[in-house]
Amino acid sequence: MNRWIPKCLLLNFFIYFSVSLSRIPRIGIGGPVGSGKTMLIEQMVPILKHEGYDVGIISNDVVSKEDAERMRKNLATEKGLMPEDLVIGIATGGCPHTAVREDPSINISVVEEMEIKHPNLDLIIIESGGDNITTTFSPALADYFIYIIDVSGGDKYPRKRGLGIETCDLLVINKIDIASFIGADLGVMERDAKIIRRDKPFVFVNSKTGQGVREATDYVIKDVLFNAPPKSKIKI
Ligand SMILES: Nc1nc2c(ncn2[C@@H]2O[C@H](COP(=O)(O)OP(=O)(O)O)[C@@H](O)[C@H]2O)c(=O)[nH]1
Ligand SMILES: [Mg+2]
Repeated sequence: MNRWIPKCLLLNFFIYFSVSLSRIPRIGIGGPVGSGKTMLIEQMVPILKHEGYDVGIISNDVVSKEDAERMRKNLATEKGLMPEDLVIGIATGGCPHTAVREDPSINISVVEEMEIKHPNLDLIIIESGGDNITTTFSPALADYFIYIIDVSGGDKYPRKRGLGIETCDLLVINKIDIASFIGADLGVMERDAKIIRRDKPFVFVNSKTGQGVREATDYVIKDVLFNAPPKSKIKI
């Protein structure tokens, strides 16, 4: 019995240190301007936090840092879900593609700084600058890629394809609440998304109310965090 306790402690130490020293998983969220990237993050973070996961956010925008400031105020200052320094805005200046795909060095250095300052984070979410249907993330920057479109572009959107829609790990079709106003048929979008995405997942979401966000977050918990316990719950 006496020998068993130290072994158990040793094992816990090993799990704790190997988990905290490992690279923090990162997801990239990309999609056109106004599709709802920021609002999706604002809905996902409280769910992740409720499950015990600590999250950092990096938000890329071409010129302003408005979305980062909005998330800092909403998620950190008002809801207290994270320290304020865990929401960082990057003004990319030029083409937003460059900062998350061609040359993600600025994003990678911000991620690394975050990892050093907050090694116990469970997840880092990186919002891309608004861009078109060819947005993707460099695999050097993101381990998992969520592409988000909204129904206001019409129900032709999924079948128009584009790298983002086709290659992302999870496709989010947002603003389903306004589909009827603009005559977008969600059945058509579902049919086409199934054809284009084959067995890769997609979810219908209303980021304003949170409808469908739990399902989207569950994909992240399963496919990115592998249902692992939050680092804060691993006892040493
Ligand atoms: N009706 C409706 N509006 C939404 C939804 N998601 C986002 N919005 C609105 O769309 C606008 C753009 O959202 P935002 O998250 O800033 O988009 P981003 O540019 O992709 O980050 C905001 O005015 C949101 O309030 C939704 O599901 N339904
Ligand atoms: Mg945004």
